[in-house]
Amino acid sequence: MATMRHLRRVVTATPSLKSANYGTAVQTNPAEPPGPNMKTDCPGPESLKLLKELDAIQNTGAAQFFVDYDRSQGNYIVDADGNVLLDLYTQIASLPLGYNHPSLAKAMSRPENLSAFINRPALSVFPPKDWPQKLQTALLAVSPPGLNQVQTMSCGACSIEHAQKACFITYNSRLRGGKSITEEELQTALMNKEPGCPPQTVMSFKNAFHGRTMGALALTHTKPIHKLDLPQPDWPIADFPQLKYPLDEFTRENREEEDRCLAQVKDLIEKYQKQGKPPVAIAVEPVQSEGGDNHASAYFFQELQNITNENSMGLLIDEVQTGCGISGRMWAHEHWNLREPPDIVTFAKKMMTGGFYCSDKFRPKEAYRIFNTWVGDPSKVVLLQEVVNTIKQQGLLGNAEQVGNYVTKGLEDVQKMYPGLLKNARGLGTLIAIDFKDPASRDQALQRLRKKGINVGSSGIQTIRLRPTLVFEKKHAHIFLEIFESVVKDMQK
Ligand code: PSZ
Repeated sequence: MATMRHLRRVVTATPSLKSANYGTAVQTNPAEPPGPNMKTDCPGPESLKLLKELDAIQNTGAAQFFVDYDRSQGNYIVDADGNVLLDLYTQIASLPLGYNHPSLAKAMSRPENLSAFINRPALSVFPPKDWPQKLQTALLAVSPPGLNQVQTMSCGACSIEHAQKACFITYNSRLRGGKSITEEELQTALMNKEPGCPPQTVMSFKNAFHGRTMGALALTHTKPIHKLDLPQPDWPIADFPQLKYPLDEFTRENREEEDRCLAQVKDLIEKYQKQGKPPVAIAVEPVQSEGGDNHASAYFFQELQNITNENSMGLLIDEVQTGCGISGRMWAHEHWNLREPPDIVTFAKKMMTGGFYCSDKFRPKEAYRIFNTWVGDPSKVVLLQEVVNTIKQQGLLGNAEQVGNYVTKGLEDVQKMYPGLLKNARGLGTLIAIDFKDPASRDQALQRLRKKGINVGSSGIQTIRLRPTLVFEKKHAHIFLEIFESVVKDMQK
């Protein structure tokens, strides 16, 4: 009989959803508008009126414009003033199939799904009778190769919190070597003291974003304001490679940079081990997203896995933003040919529900250790079932790869025409970004794009980030590239 390890290797070789198996046949949402259509400024008068109303109740500093979600369709978002914008930001990268996708609307209206929408259970205590089947058909149908355990959660940060806990629990259970938990450990744990609460750590990278709850925030290093005034633990933070683009033109320099960062990772592990604060895991994004769309090579991640294996640490891959097909594979880490599956993979955003996949080893033995009231929401898994079916039926992974390459190539062409303003066009599938010469020109470009009916996001300090839906087609790419070029051209004047 094949050993577990052998099985893991075999499955690793098989992508979770082979794009090659499915032709791409994206069905445009029939209600989608033909193109952007701007009637007023954005935000327009109606948005500004609503902003006043909302501001009386809460801080509205983050609100960009109000949305008419009834009228928004497919890749187009319609604001409260009736302006129609092509949306390449999609609710911070969280809409898999665009607005009001017919298959999701149908799922909502099916009588057999009604109870999942109106009864929100305490899922771990009173799971619905179709829960195992739902997890199989939605979440395990697209699980990262080699990971057979899944835990739902409510949001991305919550998933990171619990994934970190799983790493600590597994690490300490190994240290105990089968001995039972002592009374002293239990009593000191209640008082935040050793040995119940050991001074262990999780390693993260500069410019990483993993969420804003306290444990996740300890791994987040994008903007100071996220962390200001909040006590944070002294955990190791390594440099993330700062690569030169296009990656294939700078292989030698980039390898040196990655080796420098890997050496630092090893040094930090040793340093923290010596201080009695051993790192139990490394958390890393496949492409640092909030931090400025920073890529690293397959080599870098393979080496990270070697390091975590050598030190009995967990490799926690945060696919909250890179997962669910945007990279052209279901999971971005499938681009790396890892020797073994990662230990834990977190998800949220386009997956509709938060949560994480893990191997058997990272599944806690005791109940109630990875737990809260809701641990997710079955109605979101109903929607995810439809998303997964649509990805398969319409070949949306292949679509992301093809359209993504087309857009990145288009941006490279514009960049060649305006080298003083643009640099570093880069992409993995439709996870695409381009840098401006400085933060002010990036911000100006965002405004000008908005005026012409294009909604994109920013990341890092001078980067524009594209996170379109999985049903973003060549025709949408064409509209975007044409307007992008005209904006850049106008900025030269
Ligand atoms: O400003 C913010 O709070 C933002 S802007 C974009 C995000 C958060 N992304 C969320 C995110 C992520 O990109 C990665 C890689 N990991 C974790 C998270 C946290 O997810 P949520 O927001 O669901 O808690």
